[in-house]
Amino acid sequence: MKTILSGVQPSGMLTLGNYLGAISQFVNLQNSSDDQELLFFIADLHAITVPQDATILRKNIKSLTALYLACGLDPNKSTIFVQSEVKEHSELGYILQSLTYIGELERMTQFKDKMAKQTQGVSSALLTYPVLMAADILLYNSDYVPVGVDQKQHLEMARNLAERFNSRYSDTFKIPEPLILKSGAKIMSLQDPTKKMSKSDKLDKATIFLLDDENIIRKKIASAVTDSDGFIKYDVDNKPGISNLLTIYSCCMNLSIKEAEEHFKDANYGTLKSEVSDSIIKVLKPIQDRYNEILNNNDYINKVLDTGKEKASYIASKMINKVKHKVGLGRF
Ligand code: AQP
Repeated sequence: MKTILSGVQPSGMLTLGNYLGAISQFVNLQNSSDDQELLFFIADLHAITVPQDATILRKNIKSLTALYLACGLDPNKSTIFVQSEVKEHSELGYILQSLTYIGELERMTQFKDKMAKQTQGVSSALLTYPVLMAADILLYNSDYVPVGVDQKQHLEMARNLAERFNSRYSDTFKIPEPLILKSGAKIMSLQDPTKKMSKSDKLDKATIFLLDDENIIRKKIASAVTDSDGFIKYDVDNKPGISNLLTIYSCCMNLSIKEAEEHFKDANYGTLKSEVSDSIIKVLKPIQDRYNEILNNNDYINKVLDTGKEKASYIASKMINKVKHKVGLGRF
């Protein structure tokens, strides 16, 4: 049986990028077979690598759980849990740090990007983020990790650390593979389509949030940066704004980029933007309706997370005991 694991940070309201690049993939994988172990977590420890307000963070953890469920994750098929509630993540993260070189962490693109954005002191946890991510994955002997393209480098690091540990201490971890979608793996900012769409973007209109209402979605798409060519064609280098809108449309409508291009071949930018908005609303409206029902049901959310914590802790504790024994930690 294959194990599939992934997580999302509760570092703000989820974006259309998080949904199209990651969560929609989780749901499709979940519904594709019964013969698999699926684990999806709320990556709260990763969220605190940059400053977070405690009250807002706790609210975001609940909101992300409700969104996972609203997007279609089924707790009868998938284990849903909060990362910090399974203490073995931090434990294995620390042990793996002893095998990680500072130089390789300093070369990580996400570290460099996030460091550049921060005005106050940069935490050492931001530097060691990929090691904790490796621990998240290796703890469960994951075969596959569905992620957006921005996480590819971190996945490579997890593979390297697994190989390094296995060669130093004997075969212990499986070498995980990333699952990255051909289209939708990197949805770009609406205001700067050369940059990834992000939860933490300071410019609100750069991002479609999963709970944005219809009017806001239409306004944000209407103000999306395009170009002055006037023709609709997928060409990331020369027409990044239009290419991003075509990608969003094709993902929301379940079409290939070619089919989306064909659909808009005689259309103008106004029509494109209006139909892209329709396609997003069609996907997000049912998620928003389910989210609003689930969010008020604290008992249900707690039950899902309690069950998830128990199952994840059981798997994780077996692995951490094995790892500690191999490394020589603990009592004789
Ligand atoms: N723009 C995106 N397009 C496609 N996939 C994306 N992902 C993130 N942004 C896009 C994927 O969503 C998953 C969860 O991401 P995360 O919350 O763990 O962290 P992130 O990649 O740092 O996401 P954000 O939205 O940019 O958050 P902030 O602003 O807090 O850093 C991952 O699989 C990611 O690839």
